[in-house]
Parts: sequence; structure tokens; C-alpha cells
Amino acid sequence: MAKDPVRVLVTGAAGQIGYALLPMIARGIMLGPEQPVILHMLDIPPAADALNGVKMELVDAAFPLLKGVVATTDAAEACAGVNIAVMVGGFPRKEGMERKDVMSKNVSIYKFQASALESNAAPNCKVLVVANPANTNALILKEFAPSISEKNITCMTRLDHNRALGQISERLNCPVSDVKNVIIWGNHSSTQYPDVSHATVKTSSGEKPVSDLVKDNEWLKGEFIKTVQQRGAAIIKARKLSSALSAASSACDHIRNWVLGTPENTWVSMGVYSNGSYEIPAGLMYSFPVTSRNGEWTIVQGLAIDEFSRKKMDLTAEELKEEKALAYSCLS
Ligand code: NAX
Repeated sequence: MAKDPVRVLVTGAAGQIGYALLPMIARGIMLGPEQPVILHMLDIPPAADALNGVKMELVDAAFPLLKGVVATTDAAEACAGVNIAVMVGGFPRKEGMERKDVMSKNVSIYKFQASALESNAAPNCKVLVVANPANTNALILKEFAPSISEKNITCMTRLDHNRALGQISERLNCPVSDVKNVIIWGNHSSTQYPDVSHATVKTSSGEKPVSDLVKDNEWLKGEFIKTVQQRGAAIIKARKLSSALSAASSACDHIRNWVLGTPENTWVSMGVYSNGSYEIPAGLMYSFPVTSRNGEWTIVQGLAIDEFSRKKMDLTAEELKEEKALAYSCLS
């Protein structure tokens, strides 16, 4: 029997990530090749014409899984009955703007959209915040949508996770699908800590630790970390535009692994509401290694943390505390 369609909201749908993400969802990359979808697209009034153009293209592409498209600038209409919400829309930092001004704009956007989701989304709606500052936008969304379970509000660090897999694969000249269990700790910002202490690579003689194969701790603790942390800036420099196809693909990975589960003995990185695991202050939206079963993620427990990792994990937590304080100061 055909499955009922899942309603997927994409905010900022007329933007460049939206343009890459929407066809991926309609092709089944996010929820699988058997799952019909109805796309809900939200953008702001100045982007209404562009949004309509995207809707026309989605119709023209005749995706077999796509059972409907809602394109609107009305948040309540966009959120009506959605099962999954991918929050890509936000206010970008413009030249000369203070950090606080950008935060203030995003706090008001996420406060408003939290209420729209809370009042209109389907029960148990799962939310992924992509727009920057992603962790803190997700925290504000959580604050102002108290009836949505905190387990259902996440932010995206999967692109950073995938970038780390990509760097190891390039360095070892092995397929990226053979590398697993890297971790992104903390903020989706340049303080994030890409950690390969527990990562492995599939070889003809079984799984081997990345560090045993790379055999260059200086690189792993230096250039590798920096490259992943600065990859977004490198893409902007090269493309004159920020990452879009990799961000869209990673958003699909995030939701797919959350809803359909993570593979056996494999974890992924997700920004989730900290419960104090690994001595990270509770109440921060922090990226942890997680596994997922039956649509519920769980933080991987019991990983050994050495002194080098501890310092880096605390540093990015410190930045998130500051962002949280700044965001709350914008509310008062
Ligand atoms: P674009 O500027 O191309 O698109 C953003 C879209 O959001 C625009 O169409 C804009 O009109 C819309 N928008 C603005 N305010 C809105 C609101 N209140 N409601 C609905 N829509 C609204 O940016 P794009 O390159 O698509 O990036 C989108 C966001 O993703 C940015 O905040 C960016 O910083 C963030 N990123 C996050 C990443 C992550 O890993 N978490 C990686 C990629 C990306 O940099």
C-alpha cells in the first residue's frame, strides 16, 4: 500500500540552499525512495516571486514522489501540519553590522517561527535548524515552542561531520564511505572541535583507527582541525558564494539518519540540547556524537576524552554560553 505523504517545511526556500535541497527531498534523498512528500516552502515577501519560480520548477520536474507544493510568505500557512521542519531562512551578517544586531534579527525571526510551528505543526514534528547562528537559533526556537519536545529540536553540524570524513578520505586516499565515527563537538562555527580520536577506517584487515593509518598526529591535531573549521570560508573564497549543495545534502543526511536510523556501530554528529553529558553544561545546544533508533536520537556515552579534547570541547562550549547570553540580552 502506498505510504501517506510526509509534509516537509523548508524556510528560506527561495535561497541557494533551498534551491539545492528541495529537489533532493522531492527525489527521496531525505526520506527514502518509497516515501511520498508534500513540500511546504516559506520565504519573506521580497522573495515571493523567486519562491513562485522555484515552485514552477518543482512542478516542471515531475518528481514522482512529490504529492504537493505549498509556497507562501505566511508562516502559519507554511507550518500547517508539517511533520519535518528544515529552518534555512535567517538574517545574514552584512558588512559593517555588529554581532549583536545580527543576533537580534535572528532571535526575533526564531521566536516568531517557534510560535508558528508550535501552533500549526503536526504533533511530534522534528525540527532541524540550519540558519546561522544555528545552535543559538535552535535554542531560541526551543525556548519559544515549549510544547515541542526538546528531543525534537536540533541544529546542523552534519556538514562539518561530512567535511571531516572527506578530509580523512582524501588524506588516506580511501573511499569516504569507509571512514566513520568522526565527531564534531560544540558550535557550528570556527570554534567547533572536529575529533578523530575514535574514528576508524574499513581496511582489508578490518577496521583500523584513523590515527594508526594517518600516522601524523601533528596533522590530525593541527591542519586537519583547521581545515574543517575553516572550510566554509574556503568555499566562499573559491565560489564567491557559501556552501549550498553540500549543506543541502548534509541536511538530508541529518534527517534521514534521525528518522530512519544510523547504521550499526556508527554514529553521526547532531546539535542537540545538552543534558550535561561529557560535562558540557546542560541547556546549551551543543553538537555531540549520536545514534538514532525509531526516530529518537541518543548521545553516545562513555567515550574517553583526553586533555587535548577536553580543552577544545570546553572552548566551544564557552562560545555557546556567550552566544546564549547575547541572544537572551536581545530578548530583554
Ligand atoms: P540565502 O541568502 O541564499 O537564502 C536565505 C533565504 O532565507 C533567502 O531567500 C531569504 O529571503 C530567506 N529568509 C530570510 N529571512 C527569512 C524569514 N524570516 N523567514 C523565511 N525566510 C527568510 O542563504 P543560504 O546560502 O541558503 O544559507 C541559509 C542559511 O544557512 C544561512 O544562515 C547560512 O549561514 C546557513 N548555513 C548553515 C550551515 C550549517 O552547516 N549549519 C552551512 C551552510 C550555510 O552557511
